[in-house]
Amino acid sequence: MDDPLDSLRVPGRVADPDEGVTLDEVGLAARNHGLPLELLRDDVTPPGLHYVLTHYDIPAVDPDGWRLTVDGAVDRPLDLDLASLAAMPRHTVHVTMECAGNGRAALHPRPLSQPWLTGAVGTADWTGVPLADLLADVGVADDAVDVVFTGLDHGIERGEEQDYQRGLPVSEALAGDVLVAYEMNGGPLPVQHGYPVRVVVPGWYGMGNVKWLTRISVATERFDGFQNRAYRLRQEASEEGEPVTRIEPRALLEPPGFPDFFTRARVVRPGTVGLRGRAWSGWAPVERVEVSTDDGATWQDAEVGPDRGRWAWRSFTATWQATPGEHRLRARAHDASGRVQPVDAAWNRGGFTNNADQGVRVVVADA
Ligand SMILES: Nc1nc2c(c(=O)[nH]1)N[C@H]1C(S)=C(S)[C@@H](COP(=O)(O)O)O[C@H]1N2
Ligand SMILES: [Mo]
Repeated sequence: MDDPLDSLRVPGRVADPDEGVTLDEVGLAARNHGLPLELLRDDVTPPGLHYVLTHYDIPAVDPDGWRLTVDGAVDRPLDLDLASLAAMPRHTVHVTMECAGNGRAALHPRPLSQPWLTGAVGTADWTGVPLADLLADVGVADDAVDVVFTGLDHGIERGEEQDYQRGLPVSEALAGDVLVAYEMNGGPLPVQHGYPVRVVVPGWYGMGNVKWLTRISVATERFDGFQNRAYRLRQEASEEGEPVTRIEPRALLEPPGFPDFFTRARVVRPGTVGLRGRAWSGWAPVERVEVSTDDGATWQDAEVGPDRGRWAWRSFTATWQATPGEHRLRARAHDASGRVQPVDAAWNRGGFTNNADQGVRVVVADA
């Protein structure tokens, strides 16, 4: 008999040249919401407005029965409950998190998956136990290569049934700011963000920040699970590809004026308009942000605001003399590694790391 799961064993697909957004994409977009861009006004994103990306179902977790196993290539495996985790020294990190698929929906042709525009980002204060402390307690073997995180959520993806799992190189796992987090913005993790415990890997795209964490396993071989194979930059499905790791620089403008309900185009009054936004990069500190009010024909340097920590977005401001008519505003970030946002993003099959600036349509008109 044929395996009934064969109907789900279909490879990832790229949209036909004129193919509109599919109902499957709409379904994913309704489950996984982005940051309402006006919330770029806040340093810390309020609970419920941080973007969400969940591949499968949000699991129901009983906090009393929850355990975290730390095992694999370690000297002293651990089995922790919430109280013993909370009793360890705690640390808070201010982190801008972004989905690797942010910007995917603007690619041509469009890879079919969660169709993000630009809002797959948010900034939170995450509190928990430094992963380096936990790993020091268990004693990591000298020949360890990867640290593998397992979530309590379970699903099937391109025919492969799995618990959500990601491997992180040991050198990155030992970096000071990786957290086993149990608080977001001073309260327990909201259920959609991984209650009761998740991983936070500052500076990396979202996929490694495993939610509903139940196990940390140290491996002496490179972890080759689905999520590590899926998040790679490929032109062809058969290619090996480069792994997706750190966040590319991006600047986003807080949309000025007021919105048109359907198109989100902005309406602004003529005269002096203050522009504001946020910029971040997981590779190196943001050094410079440029703003264009003529769709990229000319650029002016924005004023970059205070540094609120290595892993968090920075504010920027600029001034615009708005004249009646239609305008397209743009912003682009430069970081200290020399990376700058491209005009056109390099295409890849997964639709990852598209940090091309998508612009803001503004109509300047009197009341
Ligand atoms: N267990 C688990 N962890 C997960 C995911 C998931 O589906 N399951 N999604 C990942 C992806 S792709 C992203 S972008 C971030 C999103 O985190 P957030 O929903 O808290 O913003 O979680 C990551 N961690
Ligand atoms: Mo993601």
